[in-house]
Amino acid sequence: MHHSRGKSKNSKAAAQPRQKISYEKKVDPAITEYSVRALNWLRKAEFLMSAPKLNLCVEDTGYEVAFAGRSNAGKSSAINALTNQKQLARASKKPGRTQMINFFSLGNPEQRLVDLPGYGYAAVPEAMKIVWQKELENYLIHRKSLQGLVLLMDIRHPLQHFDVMMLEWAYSRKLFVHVLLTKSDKLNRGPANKVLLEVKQQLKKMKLDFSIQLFSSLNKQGLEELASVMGGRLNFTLEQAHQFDLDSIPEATGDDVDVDVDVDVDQPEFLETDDLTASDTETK
Ligand SMILES: Nc1nc2c(ncn2[C@@H]2O[C@H](COP(=O)(O)OP(=O)(O)OP(=O)(O)O)[C@@H](O)[C@H]2O)c(=O)[nH]1
Ligand SMILES: [Mg+2]
Repeated sequence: MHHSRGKSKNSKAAAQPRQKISYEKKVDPAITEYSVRALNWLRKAEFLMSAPKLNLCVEDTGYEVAFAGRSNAGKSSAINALTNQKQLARASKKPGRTQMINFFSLGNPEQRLVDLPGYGYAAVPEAMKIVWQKELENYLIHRKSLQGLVLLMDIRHPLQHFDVMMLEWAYSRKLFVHVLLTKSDKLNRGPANKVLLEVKQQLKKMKLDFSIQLFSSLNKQGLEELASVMGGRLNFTLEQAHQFDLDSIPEATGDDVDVDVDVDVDQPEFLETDDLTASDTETK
């Protein structure tokens, strides 16, 4: 018995894998020299420290960009994808994982990334929520080195009440925001672009003219675009950029960063999950 070769060739073409970024073959106009060097720079990220409150944070000098958004939006995963490190930031399918202000240095303690705890996690006890909200607010209001926010929203649930509040607040304080529509791999390309356009229009309507892009930690969509924005906010100068490679770019394989099976937070049974233990919730 022989297999028919012609047929298997056809079915292979029909079941094409998701689009992958190829740095040699297809030149994407979003991939500039600067963004490639910025990506290589971001890979230098190292954990600096976690602080439960503002006065315990690292010294407030230099440049800092913080990742904010609802719990489970994908902040920690985005930091891991961006820095090409599996477990730099702690990601989890259980919302409420990140519970402190986590600092990462980028080769230099004066240029930092910050992973913030998510807002809107229903299963956190009310008293805890108030304490955390206060600390987050303190950080956002008083942190002088904070050059801007990357605000993450799950592409399936954009512009929730708290997101809009955050955006309005940032706008009123002239704080720079770059919006990521995360988990873009959950939608096909057409529908994802449609959401992008709609959210752009809604932001414009609300007079919140922030930059916005699609992003996926799973298939690495939007890494270069985000790397450029980060570089710009964190004073990653052209001079500094020239110390970083142009060629050793991570291949977009999708399996070098842990992104586990995602559960949609807005499913009610998920909100009953409670993985907060006494040691997790310590706030000294
Ligand atoms: N499919 C898919 N899943 C993702 C992506 N990014 C994150 N996830 C999943 O979403 C869940 C939450 O991700 P986290 O990165 O922990 O989210 P977070 O915003 O840091 O959450 P908190 O720390 O609770 O505020 C995890 O199960 C991730 O694996 C993505 O781009 N695509
Ligand atoms: Mg997190």
